[in-house]
Amino acid sequence: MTHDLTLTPGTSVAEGLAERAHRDPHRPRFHFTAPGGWLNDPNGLTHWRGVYHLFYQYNPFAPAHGNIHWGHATSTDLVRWTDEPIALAPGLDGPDRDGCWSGVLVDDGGVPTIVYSGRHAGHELPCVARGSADLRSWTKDEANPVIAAAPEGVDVTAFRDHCVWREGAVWRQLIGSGIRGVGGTAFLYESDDLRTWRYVGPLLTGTAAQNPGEPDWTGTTWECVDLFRLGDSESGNADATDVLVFSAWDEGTTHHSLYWTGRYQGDAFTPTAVHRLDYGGRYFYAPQSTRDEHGRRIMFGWLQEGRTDDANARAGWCGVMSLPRIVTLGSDGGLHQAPAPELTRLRRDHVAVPARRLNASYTRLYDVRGDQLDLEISLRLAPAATARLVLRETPDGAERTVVEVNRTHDGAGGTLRLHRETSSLDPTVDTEPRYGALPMGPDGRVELRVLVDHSALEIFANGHPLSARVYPTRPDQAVGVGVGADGDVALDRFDAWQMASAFTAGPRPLWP
Ligand code: DQQ
Repeated sequence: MTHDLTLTPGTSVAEGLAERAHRDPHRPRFHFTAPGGWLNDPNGLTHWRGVYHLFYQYNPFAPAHGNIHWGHATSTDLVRWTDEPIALAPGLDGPDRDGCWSGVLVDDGGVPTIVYSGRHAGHELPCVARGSADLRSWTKDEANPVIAAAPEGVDVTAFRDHCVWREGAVWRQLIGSGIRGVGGTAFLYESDDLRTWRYVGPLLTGTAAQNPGEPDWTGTTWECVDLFRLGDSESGNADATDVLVFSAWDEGTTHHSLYWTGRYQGDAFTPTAVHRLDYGGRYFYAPQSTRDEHGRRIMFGWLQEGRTDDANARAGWCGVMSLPRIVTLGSDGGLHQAPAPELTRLRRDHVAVPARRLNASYTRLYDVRGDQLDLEISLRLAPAATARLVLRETPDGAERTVVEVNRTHDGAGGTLRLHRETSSLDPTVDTEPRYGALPMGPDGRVELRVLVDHSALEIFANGHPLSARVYPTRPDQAVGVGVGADGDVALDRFDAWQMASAFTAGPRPLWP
């Protein structure tokens, strides 16, 4: 490992990371981040006796993937988070000595129980740990791993990550995998006690040969599979839709997260369609969801970095957790996603921009500026019209990030696009544009919600999300906001708020 760990005199390596992380102008302030070091997937997401628990893949030693622990944070409102002691650390020996990879938390008759992937010698196997009543201390099972190998006779690309649920008298589990030469898959298992598992078979298998490189390519391995039912109170209702979320992976490349809609019945999932979960591609990866005590489906994903490994090493931290999202069924047969309403508690200094018709000229909104913003915008687009929202713009316009929505000539639909080409003058950061289909009704209405948090950007257009990262080289000056259009666009509403920081104190301890 060759990361630059230059330290402030008198500090330990750990403090050095947290201090640098705290000083970095690109570090989000109302998204959850690790205290320092590396963060990736959300894990063990649960609402337990009124408290939200967010565990996450965490390397407290360096801002790079390796030595993976389970970090832990709690919240009563999904807005402000308290760092808790690290939940799982790699063992000195045993099946997780090279890392405690992703997994879930279930309620085993009142005992919080983690099912995770222990990594050793380049492979992962399912492991179990029991928690104390406050979920602060964890004891790994002596008998780990609880499944000794991938299903016999199947040539697998990988075997990791877990989705576990109670079904009648038994536990069921999905493990993410891929069948070499065929495609990604989720293997189904069954157990009476979470320790002894019977292999049932593949729940569903994709076709890796189809559309390689396309934004809905299902990959050669499915990571972080997550199965849930949406519809009338997630009951057995016949109108309900089942959703199987997975992250498409291929030979070390994290492509994007996708989901199947369809029907889970018996030992199989009969798919209706595959959908993109977030138009940001790898910028919303490895999501996990839970049903909270209010009956809502809450989802978090990992917003990966778009700068170089060296830049991450210098920054002292790496990886952002998405804002909590409420996932419901959309009217178009797919998912509708929105930030949890609790986040509005961070709103300050409301500005209402008067409704107007947008025309070809670009208007800088001098009353709205910042790098911690929440914007709610209603637009109506005539056929063939385009509306633009400019963010993070420097006074000379040399750096600017542009959110664009347009409507097709026939008026039947449109596109949501994020132009990052001019978001940074730093040639080493990823500035590729991102885009996806934007369904809209006959009136051409687009409800846009945009959350800007330094380098983290989450956009929701008619319930379709696009997450990405931007790194202007003049972050303190890249605070301008503006609007523009081509064609006939009505701006019916533009409400803006500054967002307060959810983490206000100084550097957070790496080992709380
Ligand atoms: N990250 C974890 C794996 C998972 C991947 C390792 C997805 O368990 O497959 O940190 O980002």
